[in-house]
Amino acid sequence: MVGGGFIILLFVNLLQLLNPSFSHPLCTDSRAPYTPRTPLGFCPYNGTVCCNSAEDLGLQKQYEAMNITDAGCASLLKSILCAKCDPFSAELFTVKSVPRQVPLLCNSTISANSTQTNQPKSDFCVEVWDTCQNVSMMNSPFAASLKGQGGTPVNSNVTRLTDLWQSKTDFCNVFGGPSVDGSVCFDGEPVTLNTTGTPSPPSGMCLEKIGNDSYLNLAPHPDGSGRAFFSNQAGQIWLATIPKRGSGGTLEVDESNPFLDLTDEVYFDTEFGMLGIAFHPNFPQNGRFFASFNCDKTKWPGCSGRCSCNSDVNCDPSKLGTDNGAAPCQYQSIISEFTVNGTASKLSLATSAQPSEVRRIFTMGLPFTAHHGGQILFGPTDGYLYFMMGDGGGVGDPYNFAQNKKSLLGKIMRLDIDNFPTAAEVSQLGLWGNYSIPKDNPYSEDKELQPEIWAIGLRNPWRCSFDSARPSYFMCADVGQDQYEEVDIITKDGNYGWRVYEGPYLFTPPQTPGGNTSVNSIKPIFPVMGYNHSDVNKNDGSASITGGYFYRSTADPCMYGRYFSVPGSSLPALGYIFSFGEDNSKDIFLLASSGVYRIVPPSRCNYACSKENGTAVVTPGPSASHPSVASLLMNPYTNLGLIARDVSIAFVFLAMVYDKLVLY
Ligand SMILES: *[C@@H]1O[C@H](CO)[C@@H](O)[C@H](O)[C@H]1NC(C)=O
Ligand SMILES: *[C@@H]1O[C@H](CO)[C@@H](O)[C@H](O)[C@H]1NC(C)=O
Ligand SMILES: *[C@@H]1O[C@H](CO)[C@@H](O)[C@H](O)[C@H]1NC(C)=O
Ligand SMILES: *[C@@H]1O[C@H](CO)[C@@H](O)[C@H](O)[C@H]1NC(C)=O
Ligand SMILES: *[C@@H]1O[C@H](CO)[C@@H](O)[C@H](O)[C@H]1NC(C)=O
Ligand SMILES: *[C@@H]1O[C@H](CO)[C@@H](O)[C@H](O)[C@H]1NC(C)=O
Ligand SMILES: *[C@@H]1O[C@H](CO)[C@@H](O)[C@H](O)[C@H]1NC(C)=O
Ligand SMILES: *[C@@H]1O[C@H](CO)[C@@H](O)[C@H](O)[C@H]1NC(C)=O
Ligand SMILES: *[C@@H]1O[C@H](CO)[C@@H](O)[C@H](O)[C@H]1NC(C)=O
Ligand SMILES: *[C@@H]1O[C@H](CO)[C@@H](O)[C@H](O)[C@H]1NC(C)=O
Ligand SMILES: *[C@@H]1O[C@H](CO)[C@@H](O)[C@H](O)[C@H]1NC(C)=O
Ligand SMILES: *[C@H]1O[C@H](CO)[C@@H](O)[C@H](O)[C@H]1NC(C)=O
Repeated sequence: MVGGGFIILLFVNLLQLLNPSFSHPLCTDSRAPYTPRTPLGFCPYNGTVCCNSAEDLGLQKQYEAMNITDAGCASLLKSILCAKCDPFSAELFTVKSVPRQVPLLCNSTISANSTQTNQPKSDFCVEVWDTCQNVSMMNSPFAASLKGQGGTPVNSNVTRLTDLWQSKTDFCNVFGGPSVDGSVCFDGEPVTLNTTGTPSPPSGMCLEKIGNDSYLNLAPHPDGSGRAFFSNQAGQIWLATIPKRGSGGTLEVDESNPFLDLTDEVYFDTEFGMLGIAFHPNFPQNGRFFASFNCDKTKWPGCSGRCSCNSDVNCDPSKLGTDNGAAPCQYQSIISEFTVNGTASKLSLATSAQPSEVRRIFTMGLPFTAHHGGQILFGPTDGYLYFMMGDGGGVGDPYNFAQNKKSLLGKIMRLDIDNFPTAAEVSQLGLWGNYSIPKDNPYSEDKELQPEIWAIGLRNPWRCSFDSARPSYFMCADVGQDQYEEVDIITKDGNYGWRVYEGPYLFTPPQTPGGNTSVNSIKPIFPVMGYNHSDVNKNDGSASITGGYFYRSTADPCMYGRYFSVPGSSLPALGYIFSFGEDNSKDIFLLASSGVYRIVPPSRCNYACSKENGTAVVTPGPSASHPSVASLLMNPYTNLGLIARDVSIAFVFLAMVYDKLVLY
């Protein structure tokens, strides 16, 4: 035993998919690649791409304006500009949250020992330098890269690479990549994934228990201090100090002194409660934070908002009847803003919040008693607040809310909580509270959409996350009806299919008072990962999915770069896994009914990970022999066993590790 915690080893037996890759097609503006109406005339891309003809024409003009006389260099520059159309442009042009003018150029010196899946054909960065170093070009995208980097100001519009960089090494230090293990880079040709020879997945994961209490949310303190906020479903938030890796310590939290206690306002029941918390990226300076919770309007006067079943969406609340004894829109989904209790100069030191809300951001009445998501997350690159909302419940989304562009049910919303709307804007746009609409929300191009909407066609998104290494990867698990549990990459204006589809399958609703959406009228984006209920051992009830994270901690190098999620069924030892969290050190935590668990180096469970070296905290391994895990295996999808040092704890557990993708 180490400290108060105990250590358990979770074996993971992986899904075998056909198309292994860490990378996924995604455009720089967060859209999924698409087929343009007319083929591109300039850039050598076809199929699904990230440019339309207008953008292609824009690239052609940009290229011609550069007036490059050297044919070899001109051709390279054309390919570099056209990489904007590549279906992998998001990864090529956004690195560590920073958008780039020039895609990551493949650089053999760094990829030789990496596990990246597309092997560069050449050292493209060096080729660009060698071919273009003395060539003059106007409005060079390389020169433009210097702007905003605090580099040498560019005093001429006509530049050569040698005017700006001393050597090939300097140049490739700036433009060479990839910077992230497993990422793609640009080698002059459209990105292709080499799907053979990917590293084999880990067979287990070691967990350390650091707390006994049960939480639903973990949000790291934005000041990077290693503290984190934990909230429970009943409506309390605590500020806790996470024990240092390897210290054997436990979560330091003063149970009797919550940071904020909203239990009087929060309606708490199976699917209701405080479902999300989010701290403003500038929280250390402005003290602003947000809670997403449910309330009961018969119990709290502050709980009153427009009903989501209304005439705009062809829904008559008087016809809905009661659900679990509740009248339609008796319960509401709320986002409320709070502020810390502290002096302006020392907000990070504050250990409590002011108890009353600063302002109401959002209030919406719920038609039934289930499926209302509730998570809130700040986008790491855009700073907007993403709000996950389920279809509102009812078997098979009877009112077809998830596909209705006027309904906010079954949607992922994107709100600007830094700018406030005028009263005129609120009424003109039909807003549900005090927030404004980001200019580039899909509504700007499709006026049929309610302006808050970012993506549609979800049933009940339960736990989403942004990849901390590649923030354009926005992953959501979406809970299924009776057949299929899925994980989606959420893209701008994406339609995730529900209830035309449940996962990859066509869905037939039992009741359709709200009508249907025809299969041919939508272009669904299918899940990148998922499982059939029939593939899961359902002995203990639900197979419903809980979404996790891309693992980016150094603690377990064999998990690095893999996305994982679990079914929410009850497991001996851990109980239910409600949710996951990631702290400032990128460590991943499982928030389970029995407590808080951190993924730690495999060696702490005496389990070998070939990549682990020196980083492990060496502790004596379990001496007792493990119960037979193999005998607990139910089928190829389930994964496995959990073994605790504390005797007699072993159970069947399904975890999916996403090191592979099915391309849509
Ligand atoms: C475009 O399509 C043609 C055939 O349809 C194919 O040969 C070519 O490789 C494609 N080009 C790109 C850039 O995908
Ligand atoms: C393009 O370059 C050529 C040769 O350097 C020069 O004669 C011409 O004026 C340039 N055109 C523009 C539009 O700058
Ligand atoms: C790759 O890694 C091995 C072992 O760490 C090292 O010996 C070798 O020099 C590396 N190769 C390159 C090209 O860096
Ligand atoms: C560029 O100029 C340098 C120095 O004048 C020279 O050594 C090099 O060969 C030139 N490169 C090309 C491709 O012309
Ligand atoms: C140089 O750039 C500035 C602004 O970017 C522009 O106003 C000016 O006309 C350019 N000069 C030449 C010679 O192209
Ligand atoms: C790319 O290669 C150069 C040497 O050619 C090297 O100095 C540089 O560090 C590499 N770039 C990156 C991002 O590692
Ligand atoms: C794909 O990767 C494997 C293993 O790294 C390598 O042997 C093979 O040559 C690569 N294939 C291509 C087409 O690059
Ligand atoms: C959990 O509670 C038990 C019994 O009170 C205690 O021994 C243990 O240290 C606690 N574990 C953690 C991680 O706080
Ligand atoms: C706010 O902070 C002050 C000073 O630390 C303290 O006296 C007060 O009780 C706090 N209020 C709340 C609501 O926590
Ligand atoms: C929204 O919040 C701002 C800033 O607190 C406030 O000035 C404005 O009156 C609020 N608007 C509404 C409609 O509540
Ligand atoms: C909707 O489609 C189902 C079959 O999928 C059908 O049974 C039902 O009648 C349709 N409802 C309406 C209102 O058209
Ligand atoms: C880990 O690295 C150390 C040097 O830091 C080396 O001595 C040791 O052999 C390595 N162990 C493994 C398992 O690779």
